[in-house]
Amino acid sequence: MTQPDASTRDRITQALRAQRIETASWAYANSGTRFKVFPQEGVPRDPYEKIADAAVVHRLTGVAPTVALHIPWDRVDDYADLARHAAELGVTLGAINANVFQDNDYKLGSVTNPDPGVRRKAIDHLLECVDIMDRTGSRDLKLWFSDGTNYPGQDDIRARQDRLANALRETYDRLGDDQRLLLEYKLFEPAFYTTDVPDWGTAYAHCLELGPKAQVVIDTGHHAPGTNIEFIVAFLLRAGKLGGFDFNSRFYADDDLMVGAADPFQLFRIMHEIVRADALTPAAGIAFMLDQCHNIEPKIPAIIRSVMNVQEATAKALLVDAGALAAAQRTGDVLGANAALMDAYHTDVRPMLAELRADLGLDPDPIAAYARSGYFETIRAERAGGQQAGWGA
Ligand code: RM4
Ligand code: MN
Repeated sequence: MTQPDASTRDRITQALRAQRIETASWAYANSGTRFKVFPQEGVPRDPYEKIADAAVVHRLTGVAPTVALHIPWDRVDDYADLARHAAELGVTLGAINANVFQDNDYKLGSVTNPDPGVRRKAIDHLLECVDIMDRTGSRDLKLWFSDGTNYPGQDDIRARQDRLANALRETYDRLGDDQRLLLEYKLFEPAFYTTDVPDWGTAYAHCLELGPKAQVVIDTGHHAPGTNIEFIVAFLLRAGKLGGFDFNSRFYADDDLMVGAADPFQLFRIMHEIVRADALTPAAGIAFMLDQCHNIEPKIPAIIRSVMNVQEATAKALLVDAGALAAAQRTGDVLGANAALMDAYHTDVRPMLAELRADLGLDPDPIAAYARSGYFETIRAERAGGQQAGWGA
């Protein structure tokens, strides 16, 4: 395939300019696997420093102006002050992620726990997260439940669905007019026999029951090997029930590696469905978030690389010749249709993205710009004392 003509480039550039990718506060902190989290130098010690790092990613990429928080890891006394701090650095606070998976009380589940007292505690946390959203101005409450069982017979599968539905209902009813509940699913882990929200169908059914402010979030690492994620994307978009993504990359399970690392073609196929549904613009309401852990690679460059990987997959998806594809599909031209996708996928979009960055007044190479900026040397020196933030704080 030849390089795109001027008008195609214009259309693509405009779409890429409008694209927004949200980074996650916890990705700037120490995180990794359940076996070992390797601490790194210069890691933030509190939410203020995490936001400062997120602001650097935005300054260098121009497309990552929001940062998601995780409660209680990012608990502060004054959320309005945290929001002000973010604004001063040129970013805003994004989705609020609830955490009902790290308390001893949740051994047998949080909102689906057989003990009503534990369920109350978990729901109260979800409601507290909505209070926080009121103060941060966040639109989305993202819910991921580790709830499930390890052994057949351990608990009543159906009763747990009732408890889940009740908790979601109470939380949903607390949402403001412009707030949304994004329900995440995950196949397994930490529960190994049943998981209460294991797949998109379960999440979709609960969201449907709740109402229009409830939508499904797809964490790309939360599926069985071989799952066709773009099918799920297409289905949920058609149903108006796709709220967003937690992007990351997996080889085996919930690896939480950099998006586009294991399978950039899959990321392209996902973005093709997004483009096809005209759901790329922020107005479409799909939140494109990163949910990753950077255990062995330097964190800020890894997050910059992840943002660039999403941009590259998006640019390729925008390059698909929609007319040629539709014509091939209509006439049953199987190979022609496939070629329309592959031609776009095989195009090197990096020069186009470099040019776009230059047009935005950015360095065409954000990774090199970060290395040259001296930011890492500064945080390494400044953040020498104190307690580094991690999964527990
Ligand atoms: C979970 C899930 C959530 C994220 C936490 C850190 O596996 O993916 O989205 O908030 O990890
Ligand atoms: Mn996630």
